[in-house]
Amino acid sequence: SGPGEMGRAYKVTDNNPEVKKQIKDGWDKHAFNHYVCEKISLHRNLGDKRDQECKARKWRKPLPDTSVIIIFHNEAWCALLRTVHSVLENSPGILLKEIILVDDASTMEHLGSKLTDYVSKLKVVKIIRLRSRAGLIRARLAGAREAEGAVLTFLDSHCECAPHWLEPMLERIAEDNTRVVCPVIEVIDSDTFAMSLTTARAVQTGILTWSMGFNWTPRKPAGGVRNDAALPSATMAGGLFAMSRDYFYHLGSYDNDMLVWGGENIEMSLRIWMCGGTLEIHPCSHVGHVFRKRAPYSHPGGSDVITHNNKRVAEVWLDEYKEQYYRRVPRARTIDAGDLTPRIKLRKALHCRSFKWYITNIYPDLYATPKKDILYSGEWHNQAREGKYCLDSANPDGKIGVKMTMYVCHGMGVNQDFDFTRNGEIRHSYVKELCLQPSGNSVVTFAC
Ligand code: UD2
Ligand code: MN
Repeated sequence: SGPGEMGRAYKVTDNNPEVKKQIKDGWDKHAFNHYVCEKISLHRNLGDKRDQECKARKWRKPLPDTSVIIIFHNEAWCALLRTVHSVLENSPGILLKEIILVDDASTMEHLGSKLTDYVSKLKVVKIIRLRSRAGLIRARLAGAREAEGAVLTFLDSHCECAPHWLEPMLERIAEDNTRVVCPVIEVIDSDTFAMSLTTARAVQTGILTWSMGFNWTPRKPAGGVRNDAALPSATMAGGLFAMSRDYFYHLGSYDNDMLVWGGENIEMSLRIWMCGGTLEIHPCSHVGHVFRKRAPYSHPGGSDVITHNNKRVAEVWLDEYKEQYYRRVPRARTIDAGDLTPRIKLRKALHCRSFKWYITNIYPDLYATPKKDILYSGEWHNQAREGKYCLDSANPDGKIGVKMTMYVCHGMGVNQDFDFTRNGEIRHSYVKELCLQPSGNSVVTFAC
């Protein structure tokens, strides 16, 4: 009956101004309700809520052991240590080689000697300290370098593993070490710390957009597949996955020239599929993650760094389709992507398939109008207004039924970028494939 037990929400009822202030400070510092995070036990029990088919399953024996790598930069004590304890308390000892915490140059006091002391009492947990901020990609590489387990399992520093989260992933890898397996990522509410419960039928898989963003889509196929069967996923969210250590290195680990945050998940997803592996989500494995609306930490280099990372993905992996990326993110054309030769070499050495193969076989819904069908593309100038105004879609979520507007032509593409096709369509596909049609006195978006 303790706060948040069984993954329940904890709602603050105390109206005391002192409590209110603590709550506000917590949000400012961590971008989640730190007051609630602290109220919940570091050992909270989530209960075994898996589907029947998963509960009935016996997992293959023996399974390979794993090193769990948890990277963090200025993480809250409650979030980090609950992650650690949930791993310790929900993993069979024989499978858990070690937990490696990688401190990416945190500056918060509680992450110093207090953490070292606490962790020294937990036998299988080690800490690696990075002297200067390395970013999450290089931090994971530093953790992997120290790892001794046969499988590397990565987690963010604000997760909670549910019972038997490990066995399904390790079994898939034991059968075939070119499988990279993600758990179902449950949502830990950033305000109440309630943890969601996704049944196998409701599991979503990963997709990508032309701007190199990650997104979720309902699982496919909807019927037929057993509830305890792993589902192929075109991309992964990035933070939570298990992968054979040998295969991790065989496949080129990570792109070491990606900085701070972003892009590495798409890069790895494309690399896995195009170079002979499979990426999947196992509906029997559940791990919670606190989704935050903003990053609580500084982003050295700002959004240019994310664009730098994404541009590396486009340049190395997208072949002739990279133009699709540049049309969505024109700013990327002038951003320095650094030296790409090592990654291009890697792709050659691994004899990877083309991006065309990937969008034909792995993610056919990623639509690009065939070149031969495009009559014109670019801006629509309004001649009645001296051609200075352009058709503009202020529609960041790619919704249907949104009215087009006129805006000063800016030459940047994005909202003002359209294709006129041989079929007579006016297509706009910044985030989703949309077509335009008249509606009363307006022009609105609809599904093509
Ligand atoms: C998602 C992923 C995250 C990563 C990211 C894209 C999930 C649930 N999360 O964003 O793992 O793939 O997309 O790059 O799939 N960190 C550092 N150093 C830094 C910045 C972050 O160590 O410079 C740590 C941070 O403390 C956390 C992890 O990296 O443990 C991921 O960062 P995040 O939680 O801010 O990313 P998230 O979940 O928004
Ligand atoms: Mn995270």
